[in-house]
Amino acid sequence: MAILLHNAILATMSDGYGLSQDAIVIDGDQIAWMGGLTDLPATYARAERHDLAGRLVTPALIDCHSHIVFAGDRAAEFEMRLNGASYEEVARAGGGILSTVSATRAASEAALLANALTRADQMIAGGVATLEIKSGYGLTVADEMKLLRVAREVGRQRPLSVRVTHLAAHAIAPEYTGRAGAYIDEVAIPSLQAAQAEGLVDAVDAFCEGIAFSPAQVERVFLAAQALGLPVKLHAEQLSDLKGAVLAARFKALSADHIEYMGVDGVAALARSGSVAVILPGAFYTLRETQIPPIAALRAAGVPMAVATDCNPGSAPMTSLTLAMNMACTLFRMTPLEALQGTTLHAARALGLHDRGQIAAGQRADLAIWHAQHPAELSYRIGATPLHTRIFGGRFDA
Ligand code: DI6
Ligand code: FE
Repeated sequence: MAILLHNAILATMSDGYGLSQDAIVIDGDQIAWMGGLTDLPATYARAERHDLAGRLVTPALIDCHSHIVFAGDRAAEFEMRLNGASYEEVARAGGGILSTVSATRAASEAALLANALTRADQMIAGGVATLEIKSGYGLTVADEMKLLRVAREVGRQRPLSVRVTHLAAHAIAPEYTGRAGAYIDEVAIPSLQAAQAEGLVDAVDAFCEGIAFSPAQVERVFLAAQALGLPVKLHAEQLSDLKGAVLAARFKALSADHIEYMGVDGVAALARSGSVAVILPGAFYTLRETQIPPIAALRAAGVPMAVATDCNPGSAPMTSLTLAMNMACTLFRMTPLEALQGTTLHAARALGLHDRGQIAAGQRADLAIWHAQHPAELSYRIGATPLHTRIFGGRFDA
């Protein structure tokens, strides 16, 4: 039976917030109709009615950048950094990503899944219905496959659309210290090919940075992705400007992510390629970074900006996407409208999805009903979980 939602404030996200007081009819897993209650088509007269008591409804949130499959934690490194060590110094001393790699390799697939599900549940409770999950803490062919399988399984076990991203080019495995090129040839590319053969990959990412891979090495991963027909994205300009965004744009990347140190050339390249700029204020906050991403230039160039958690054990131990929205506003002076576009409309584009991110007839019925009346409240509160109810694919959460 169809479902009718009425007496709600809708932020449709078409043309700004697209605020309206219309009713919505959900039929199956799609939004079937939207309009004034008095114009309800006769076919939906008997739909199951839900009075939302004036609450705000938005598209369910989309977290387009996360690394939730890992074992262990990095609290000790947090302390080291508070005592003055930088993220790069910790990484070069064999800590950082590589310490999570050891813990992750040692963990069973079942344990990794249990951990990832806990994080996914927190995201669901925060209003997220689509989540991107990356590999990148295995760094052998077998371990990367293990992480990708776990990521896929999260989407089978929960009411959540999961997009899986291959990120074997996240760090140089300890067995390949000083031999990043060999790691690309022997692990990053073969693991991509093997994972793609098993349907475990939706997109391909890499970390382009002094402590990770050079643009030339990333380009080889991108060429392998292109040969497999897979879209790419990139961790670019997080700690320095290696021109990763320009490279990503050349490959028509879905997105360039982090981009604190991106220059005007990167902004122009993203504007030309139509790639999304993914803003990750949680990592900026955790690393006590001071270089702010070029928000004003991106805005002026019309580059769509998404906002994501980057949930990971090192630089962003956070699962709250509304907290990331708050940080995007407070730390980067994004507007609450931009923050919400960044977790709905533009986040969908960053994943190459066009069937979600707005409230409109024909879109997937993924909705978030909030304890709020105005969308700016979602960015304004700090660390709150303002979700009232979530609807995933036309079904209310139990
Ligand atoms: N940049 C990040 O912020 C995450 N990955 C990356 O390339 C951090 C990953 C970690 O520190 O575990
Ligand atoms: Fe990341």
